[in-house]
Amino acid sequence: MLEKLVIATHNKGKVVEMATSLQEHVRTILSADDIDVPEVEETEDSFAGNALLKARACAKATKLPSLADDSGLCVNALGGKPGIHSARWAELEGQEGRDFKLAMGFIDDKLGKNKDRSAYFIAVLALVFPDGEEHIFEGRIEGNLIWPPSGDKGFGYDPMFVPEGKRQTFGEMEPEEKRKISHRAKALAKLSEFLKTYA
Ligand code: ITT
Repeated sequence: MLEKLVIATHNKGKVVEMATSLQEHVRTILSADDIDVPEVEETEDSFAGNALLKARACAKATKLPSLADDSGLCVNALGGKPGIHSARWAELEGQEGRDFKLAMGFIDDKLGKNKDRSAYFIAVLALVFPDGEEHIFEGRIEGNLIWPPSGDKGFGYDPMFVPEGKRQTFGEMEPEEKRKISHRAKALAKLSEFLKTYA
């Protein structure tokens, strides 16, 4: 059991998914609503690199164990794009803030008539302690992209992603179901195993 953990993200969808599955392993979970979580420029070229940047900056600023998530949607026919630029794709075309309807349309346009609509979500979690101890946990889920998007229960690219073996998109699924099978769920399960052994 860990005494305190800061969830170092400004994405509320991530906070809910992460806090829900970690509550039995952490006594007090803090997020950007409770404590100043630094905004970090994501300058690395890998999910793990960017997750570490975010977690290290938070651990340094708060002096508390900090958990960051760097994640994205990788489309096979687009050579793995948008990948580490998944959030940024929603900021293109001069839009204010993030517009995932636009970003999803962008992906569908680029796929055109391509029959291969396979993609995967990946989440890399970085846990960084103020004394410098660092751990990485990764999860992936394969699936296919549909058009038009459907469902308003998730966030980001959820409405266009149907996980392999399922009929509904992540946007149509009940949050508990997504929390059982998603990329983030898989990474969180590995983190939970680690926290079980944490004295
Ligand atoms: P933080 O950096 O503050 O954590 P962010 O939203 O900028 O928040 P990322 O840099 O990791 O996070 O960008 C990943 C983007 O990929 C994110 O904005 C989502 O749109 C998308 N994404 C990641 N996980 C997702 C999920 O479970 N469902 C849908 N979209 C997801």
